[in-house]
Amino acid sequence: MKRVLITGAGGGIGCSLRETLRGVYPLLRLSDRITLAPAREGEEIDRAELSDMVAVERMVAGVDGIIHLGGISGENEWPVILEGNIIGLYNVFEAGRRAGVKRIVVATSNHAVGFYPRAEKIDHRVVPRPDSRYGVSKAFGEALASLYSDKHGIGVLCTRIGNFGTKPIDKRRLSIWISPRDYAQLVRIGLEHPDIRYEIVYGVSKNRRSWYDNSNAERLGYRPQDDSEPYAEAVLAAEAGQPADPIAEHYQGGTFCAAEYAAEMRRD
Ligand code: 15L
Repeated sequence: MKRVLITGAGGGIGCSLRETLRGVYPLLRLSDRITLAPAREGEEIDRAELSDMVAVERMVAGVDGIIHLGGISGENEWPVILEGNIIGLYNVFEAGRRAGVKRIVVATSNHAVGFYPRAEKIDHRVVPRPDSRYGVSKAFGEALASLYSDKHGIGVLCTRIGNFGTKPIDKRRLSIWISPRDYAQLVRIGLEHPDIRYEIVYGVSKNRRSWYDNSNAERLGYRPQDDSEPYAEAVLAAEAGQPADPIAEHYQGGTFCAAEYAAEMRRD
């Protein structure tokens, strides 16, 4: 990997990876629709709307690998999701294929499988159970990635990210948190591991309260350094006494499941 592109480089994960991966690859091309801090040595800045194929073709030209973080990072109206996460993701893969890109690391999400109950431990083989239009777009991303791997030979690591941050912010996030250094480790596996064709892994630290069997990531060499447990006491104390929505509490996706919920019979 000589030239690596980060889409959505202005977001929280993008800004963090910009620092961690600085100097790891000879060139980092940083792209977003928003203005980014000026390029430093070993960096290039690109401004692109993911829904604009011409701009995306320019964005991917000459890169060996892509870390695709761009798009909409939460629930939204369908037209917004469609443009950012369906059309945008398709454009990145299709432009990447035409440009001969070898590897793509995709930021998918726990919300692609958010309707699994918290009582169930799930691995990378479960069928998607999206909890939102956003979650559906992430499941679409995993499916499109599978197609481009099988048909066009692009190596893809789908990272189903839990919640990225310097520390877990609530009870649900104690189970799905990932620290910046653990995510950087996973991204590097996605770009550098010689055997990756198509893999789904969970983007989570080694949380004692995890809802995931992340053995597929471990098989690829992932050795997370962080655990949410030291934060648990403070997080739980801060939440004590707050009313809990029964649907949000029951399912892994939390409030993403509870929003707009109208089913009369619960599917466990
Ligand atoms: C996600 O997929 C979102 O991108 C992020 O903003 C959080 O909402 C996270 O999931 C979460 O579930 O905490």
